[in-house]
Amino acid sequence: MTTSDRITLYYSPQSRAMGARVLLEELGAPYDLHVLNMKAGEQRKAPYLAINPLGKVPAIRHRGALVTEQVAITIYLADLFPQAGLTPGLDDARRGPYLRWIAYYGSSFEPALIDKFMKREPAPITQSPYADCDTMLSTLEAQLAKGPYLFGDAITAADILWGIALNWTMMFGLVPRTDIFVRYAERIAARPAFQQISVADDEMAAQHAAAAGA
Ligand SMILES: N[C@@H](CCC(=O)N[C@@H](CS)C(=O)NCC(=O)O)C(=O)O
Repeated sequence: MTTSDRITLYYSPQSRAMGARVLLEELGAPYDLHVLNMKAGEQRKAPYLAINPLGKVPAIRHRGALVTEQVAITIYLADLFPQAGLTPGLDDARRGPYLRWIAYYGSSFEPALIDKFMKREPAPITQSPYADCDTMLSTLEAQLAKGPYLFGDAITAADILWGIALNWTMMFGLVPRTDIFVRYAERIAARPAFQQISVADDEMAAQHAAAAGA
């Protein structure tokens, strides 16, 4: 990987961008942060909207191309560093389930939890992208029950995405703190990359709050 191959991560602390940063650390990837102070609303100002019109993080730029969406970023980065062993190869029987569970995060889990957070009446079961929230969560829980990771003994990039998502969503009271969810989330949170980025995020978030309040 040459210098021009370095990855830029558009980032804000204590946000959905944390998963992308933890994954970059897990992969040993060379990256630079482009930090946005979301407390000061920088993600909604013209310079960043010109990069990602949705004003959302994470986004990454690599070899001149922009990738947004946690799901795409997770798959892209893990594939970029196959030697890190966090992605099942194309000929691996786990490849399909691996893609399934990463996509499930964006297509089923997020819409369900946003409805729950907003206290919105979900769409009828046949129209809802996630059937109903309880079924969506119990299906996830059954997969995690096989443990210790989504696909047994070997951790993949999908576990980084899910472990961090479950840590946040249990903290917000959106996902019940069942033994399976708690133990799984703790397993991911105990990893050095997660610990290191959590500490860095706390410091960065405090700096952002101070700057935004000034
Ligand atoms: N669909 C996006 C959603 C990302 C997202 O919601 N990011 C939040 C951070 S937690 C954000 O950037 N919010 C800032 C805003 O909308 O102003 C993904 O999965 O990557």
